[in-house]
Amino acid sequence: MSYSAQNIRNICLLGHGGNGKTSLAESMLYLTGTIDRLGKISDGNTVCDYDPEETRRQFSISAAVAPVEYKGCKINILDTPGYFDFSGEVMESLRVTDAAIIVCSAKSGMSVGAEKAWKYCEAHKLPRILYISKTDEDNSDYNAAFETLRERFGKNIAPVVAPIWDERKKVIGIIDVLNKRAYEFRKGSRVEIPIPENKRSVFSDLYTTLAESVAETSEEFMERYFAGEEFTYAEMIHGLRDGVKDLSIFPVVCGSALSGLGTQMLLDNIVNLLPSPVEGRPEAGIDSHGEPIKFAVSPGAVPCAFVFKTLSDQYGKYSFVKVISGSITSDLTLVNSRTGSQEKLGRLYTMHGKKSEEVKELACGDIGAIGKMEKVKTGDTLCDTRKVVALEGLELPKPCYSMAIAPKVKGQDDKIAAGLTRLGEEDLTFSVSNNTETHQVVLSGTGDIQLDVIVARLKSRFGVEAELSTPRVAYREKIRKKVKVQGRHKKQSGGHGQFGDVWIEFEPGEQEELEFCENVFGGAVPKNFFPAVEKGLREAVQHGVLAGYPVVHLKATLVDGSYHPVDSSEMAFKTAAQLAYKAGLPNASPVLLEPIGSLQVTIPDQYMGDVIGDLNKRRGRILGMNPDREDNQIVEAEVPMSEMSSYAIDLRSITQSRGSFTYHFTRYEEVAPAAQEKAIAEAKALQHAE
Ligand SMILES: Nc1nc2c(ncn2[C@@H]2O[C@H](COP(=O)(O)OP(=O)(O)OP(=O)(O)O)[C@@H](O)[C@H]2O)c(=O)[nH]1
Ligand SMILES: [Mg+2]
Repeated sequence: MSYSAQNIRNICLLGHGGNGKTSLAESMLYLTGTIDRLGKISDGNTVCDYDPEETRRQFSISAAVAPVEYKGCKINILDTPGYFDFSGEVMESLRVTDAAIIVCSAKSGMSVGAEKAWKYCEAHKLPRILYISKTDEDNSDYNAAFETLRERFGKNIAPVVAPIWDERKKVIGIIDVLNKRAYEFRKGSRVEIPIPENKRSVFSDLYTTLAESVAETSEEFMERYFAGEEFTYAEMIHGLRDGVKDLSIFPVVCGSALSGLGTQMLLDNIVNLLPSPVEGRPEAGIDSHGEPIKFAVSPGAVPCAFVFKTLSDQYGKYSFVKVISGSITSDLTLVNSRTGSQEKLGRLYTMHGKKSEEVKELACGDIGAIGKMEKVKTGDTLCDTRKVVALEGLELPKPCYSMAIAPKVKGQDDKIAAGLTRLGEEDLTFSVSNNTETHQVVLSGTGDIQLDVIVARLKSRFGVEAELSTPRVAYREKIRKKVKVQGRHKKQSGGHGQFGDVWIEFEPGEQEELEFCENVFGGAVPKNFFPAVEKGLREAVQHGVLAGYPVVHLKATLVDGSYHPVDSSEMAFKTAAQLAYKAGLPNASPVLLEPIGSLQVTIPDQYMGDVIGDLNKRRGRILGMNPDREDNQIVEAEVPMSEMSSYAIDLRSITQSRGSFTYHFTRYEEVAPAAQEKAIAEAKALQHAE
């Protein structure tokens, strides 16, 4: 069935890991009759957590789309993962959703996940409903949870529900404040009951608060409110809807995803209070002349769709789209504004978790998928030739955690590379690079769980077992003193002998690469052997004398030597130069250089002491601290790269995931003696192992 844009709701479930988003989506699917069995996380049979890695680990890894039909509306539920490693999935969903449901637990109330979700919503100017989950659980406390939310999010969070407790403080029913009706849950179904006597005053207080909010939405309402007039149900909905849309009211609902209590009420509120795609903020983009434009969601205009997610598994590739204007049908050819090429659309689907259902058309505002669009990537805009536009792309988290990746069985590097390329189509938050100095392939992402999932998928989807290890640091070596040394190579073995003899001065040089000069007097070394000497040294500097790392900033001057008219050869002089190098460098005060990077950590004030203490342990140099606009502190520091491998994880545990950072290489610096010994020992151990 095709819905017009007014009857579509795109909602995104956000919140802390484990607070019940996937279960809530399941409850909505079940209650609307979309599925006939309520799946459970513990049974691994929910619609949204369908991936084998999700069922095995029992948490969401990627965003899933599941539509439900309710009261003449199509609600596209976008279930996102709460684990911060997968925040890229949250960003993709936020890019296309028109509203958010922030799921908080009645056991814990406020959480870092809810805090982040709120911030995302603020940044995207998204209307939102707060849903307090798990009211059925022992030790749950709706009131306490609500208070923590109100404290953080302010007085504009407005309950549209009042829970009914039994004598053990367990929630057994709810009052739908707007509807002025109370319900109890008996044997899995909702039964209307009279509003309990002891709840009447709570109910009327909540109702009054809502009516006040409604009064504030227009002058007419305000006058009527002060005249003591009651608003009709339709007026209440209308007023609240406006308040939700302009972000002055954030309704609060509660319930249990397991029993279904509150789910129907949530659905009612989604349909009644949340905006349809046409009421959302305008899309921003760049037209074909490079000019910025605003682009409204409009059913009557030429077709345009934004690709916000890609699924690419063994069964094929699906490009998830939101139709921004017009409608799309599978016989259309659209322009990909990134490449400029025309793309004939593949089959169209609506997605229900892993199940795809073919459809003829995707209407304006709807979310679905296009099959087999090989050249289309996440972030692309598909548009009509008459109106080519590149809609604003995605803001994805930058990789901040790196590990070296290698096959368990030698020789399968290509298989790993191919698998990572495929996985990279789905997940834009990791990158792969080849470190030519350490000869390692380095996988960088948002955290250890993400990389662990990647390794598991390489095995299950591409049949290749990979191992992660701490990436090696690309140290370098240099000398600090000038030395003059002889290198003499003489061999007499049967017929022809070998003879080469050089005196070379080694000293610290200006340029990073080896600087070779000659200053030979009177032909002590014939000119034609100079290139051989230089070649010998160029080879030698690949391996320093301390720990085998490349030597930089070295100047070598050939100053003297001798030769033999018969036994001298290029080979012999090359060897002689290398002997000079080996003999000279250890006496030239060699030192290890390590890569240093500049670090910027953003943290809430209260973690300052711990973060600084930790940076000191990492040999970090603090350069400054500045507050940002959101009560955070930004710490600037310089930290050696060798101390940064686990920083993403450690900062997370120090700040309960509230901190974030960026880090990039800036320069090489001499290693302090104590750290040098450790690095040399590690390098030797590695060479030994190889
Ligand atoms: N008793 C009770 N348990 C619930 C409820 N909702 C979720 N749970 C349980 O809480 C656990 C986590 O639920 P999920 O639905 O996976 O939570 P989530 O928010 O999707 O978690 P992430 O995917 O990690 O972000 C599961 O064991 C659920 O069965 C509820 O309303 N009542
Ligand atoms: Mg989940």
